[in-house]
Amino acid sequence: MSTVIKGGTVVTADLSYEADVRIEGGRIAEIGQNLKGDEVLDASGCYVMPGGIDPHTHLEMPFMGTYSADDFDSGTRAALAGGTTMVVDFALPSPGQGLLDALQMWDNKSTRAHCDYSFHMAVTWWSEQVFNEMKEVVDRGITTFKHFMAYKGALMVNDDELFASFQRCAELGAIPLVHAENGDVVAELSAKLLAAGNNGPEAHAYSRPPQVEGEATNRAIMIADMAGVPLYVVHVSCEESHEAIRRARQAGKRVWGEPLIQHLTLDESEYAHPDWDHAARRVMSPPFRNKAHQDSLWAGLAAGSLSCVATDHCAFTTDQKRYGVGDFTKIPNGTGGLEDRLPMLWTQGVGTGRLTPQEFVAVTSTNIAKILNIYPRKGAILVGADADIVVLDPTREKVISAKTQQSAIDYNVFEGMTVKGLPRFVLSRGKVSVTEGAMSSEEGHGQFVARPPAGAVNKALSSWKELTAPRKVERTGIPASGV
Ligand code: DUC
Ligand code: ZN
Ligand code: ZN
Ligand code: ZN
Repeated sequence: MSTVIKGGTVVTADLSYEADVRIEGGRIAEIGQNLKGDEVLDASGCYVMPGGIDPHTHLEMPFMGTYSADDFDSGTRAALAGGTTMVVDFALPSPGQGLLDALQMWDNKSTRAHCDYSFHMAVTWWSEQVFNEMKEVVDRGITTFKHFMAYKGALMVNDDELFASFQRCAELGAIPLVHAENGDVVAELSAKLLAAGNNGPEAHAYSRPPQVEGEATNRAIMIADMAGVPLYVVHVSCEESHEAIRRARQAGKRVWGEPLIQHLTLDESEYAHPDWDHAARRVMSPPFRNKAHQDSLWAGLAAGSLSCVATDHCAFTTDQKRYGVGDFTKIPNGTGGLEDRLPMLWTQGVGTGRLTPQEFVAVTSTNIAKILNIYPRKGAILVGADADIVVLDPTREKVISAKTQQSAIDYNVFEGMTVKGLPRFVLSRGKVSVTEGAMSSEEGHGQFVARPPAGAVNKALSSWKELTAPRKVERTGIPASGV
């Protein structure tokens, strides 16, 4: 059985050309003219692109006293509906829990996935057990380790733990990720705001100004440098953090930055909304910023100083958000976005001329496939690649509404926004999973994608080790010690 995607324009991160694509056994078998197949998908007027890869989701994650509301069923359905064909979720051990134990939990939940997936492993505490288990985790194809520099008293790790874990990543050829916010300062500012009676959702943003992100990003970059390891900074939301990443890259360091579609398209005025629910639904960390920060993020995507657009999809229902009535620090942090990432980025990026279609493919799929060392199996339209494909019709449009979304929550932070540029077809390893908004995906179809360590990519460029390698000086005169 073969499928041919016919009459479209193939768009990859570096090329754009007219061709048919033939698929067999879940992979791309042939790219060329006048191809024939048992099943034909009409792609005329459409772009045929690598399916999106969302490198940052939290599905069914225990967090802030509850569980994020989308699981691997609704979450990966949402992904596919919007043209995303792979997600990378975070296996999150609670402090004290072993990494392999947490991995087992994520293995169990992910059997419901409709599209392919992988995991990052979070390091939320440090011990000999964690040190040892990191090797086993890498052997199982999970070669990225996430560190929270915020959430003091819960998930946060301190600098000594960060340095130890980064050095272990270097030994294993793995890449550390950071949630870069200064958790000590956030805790102080939160306490002050609450003491002054500022307990509404708007105070969440005041408790996490751009400086807490800029400081932590700079610190993480320097600690990575001393460990001789590359660094991936998740949810870069502001110029302060982007500037640190730009500077590191200019100095020849392998440091990557990931903005979220939410920070690119929604701003801090959302927190000033008179309706408590409206504001609380948009509470996430880092918070939305002003337009100047948004411009910085868009510029970074165009210039290449920022590498991939993600969602940090961590959806909570309105009822869950209301845990924080009277105390903003108890509002579960997180927003959805899995279904809307590609259409929003196409509309506000390509549709406005800020990004070319090729750049769109690079930042939604190809760049992260390369960083995660799964290219060209993923992130490519090439013979032999997995047939994870989105056929995007630039003329199809809709108004985003919670009423028609796949996500299990009762609202959408992009509610009412018009998107133009929607999938006509979405294929997951050759399986047609979406046709003009109608779902035909299958629970359990998704497979775990093991990722080998990136090897050369992980040989840090830092010269710090050679420059500062301790050399003991042999002395001829040593004075008697002082009194
Ligand atoms: N930020 C969120 O908003 N939610 C989940 C975790 C995080 O860092
Ligand atoms: Zn985070
Ligand atoms: Zn987050
Ligand atoms: Zn996250």
